[in-house]
Amino acid sequence: SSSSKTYGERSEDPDLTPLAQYLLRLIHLKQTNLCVSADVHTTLELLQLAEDVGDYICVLKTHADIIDDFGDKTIRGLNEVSRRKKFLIFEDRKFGDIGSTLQHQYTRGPLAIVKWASIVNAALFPGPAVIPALADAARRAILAHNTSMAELGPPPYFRALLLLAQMSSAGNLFTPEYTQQCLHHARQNKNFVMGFIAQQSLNKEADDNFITMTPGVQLSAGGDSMGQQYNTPQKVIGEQCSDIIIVGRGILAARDRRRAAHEYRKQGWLAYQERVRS
Ligand code: BMP
Repeated sequence: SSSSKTYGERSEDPDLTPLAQYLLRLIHLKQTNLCVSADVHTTLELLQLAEDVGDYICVLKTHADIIDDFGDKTIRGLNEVSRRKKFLIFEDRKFGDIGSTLQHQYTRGPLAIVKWASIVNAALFPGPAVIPALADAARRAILAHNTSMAELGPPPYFRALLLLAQMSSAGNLFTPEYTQQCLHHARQNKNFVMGFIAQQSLNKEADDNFITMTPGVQLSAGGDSMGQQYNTPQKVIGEQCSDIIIVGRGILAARDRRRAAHEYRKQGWLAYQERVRS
């Protein structure tokens, strides 16, 4: 199964969507399964954070709608630093609307997410049409004459989707049946769905090779006052067989963010090495 294979081995699966292939390869070469959650409020702080942690991450996760001055400068800056330091951008938009509306939300407005984020996520509660709707919008954006390559950010010019299959927060209403439906529809749409936001790997059959990214991670288990629940990198990667840890405040609140990212990267990688070795 996928949990005993290395990221490098998994990247060679010809069934993978190109962006998943690229990401697994990147994780393998850069030796990091850390995604930093850039929950900051200004372009300056976002770009400074990307500079500080960029060498230690495979993915930078953003919430563009909490950045007060989000604009062209933000996009150009993110493109430049992600190209130079080699990480992918994941906009944690959690799309959850009818297909037609989310095509507009993905491609239009002040955020125009498709232009700068190679990974986005969606909940499956509106029904499975969210997947072809986003895939179609991504394809059209990339093919459009009026979208220059420069606007699409650094290579690879691929787009892919993560399904929001489980959440980290206490009392969330995501049922096991819902999570199974996410797996089912991911299998039907392997050319666009690269994996899941989930608390554990959902890969079950021998040829399942989805990438699991897990939020709610800190160096010790616990939570915050608003329902967030934390597990350790060892638990998430080692026991739950997830592929990528997503860390926000564990790094953002540290006095030295660079050093904190270095530590999370080490913990995440150790847990992975122990898992594939045993
Ligand atoms: P923190 O590590 O500071 O708790 O931040 C977690 C980040 O992951 C936040 O950006 C949040 O929106 C996101 N997230 C989460 O915490 N749980 C989920 O189930 C899904 C998320 O996207």
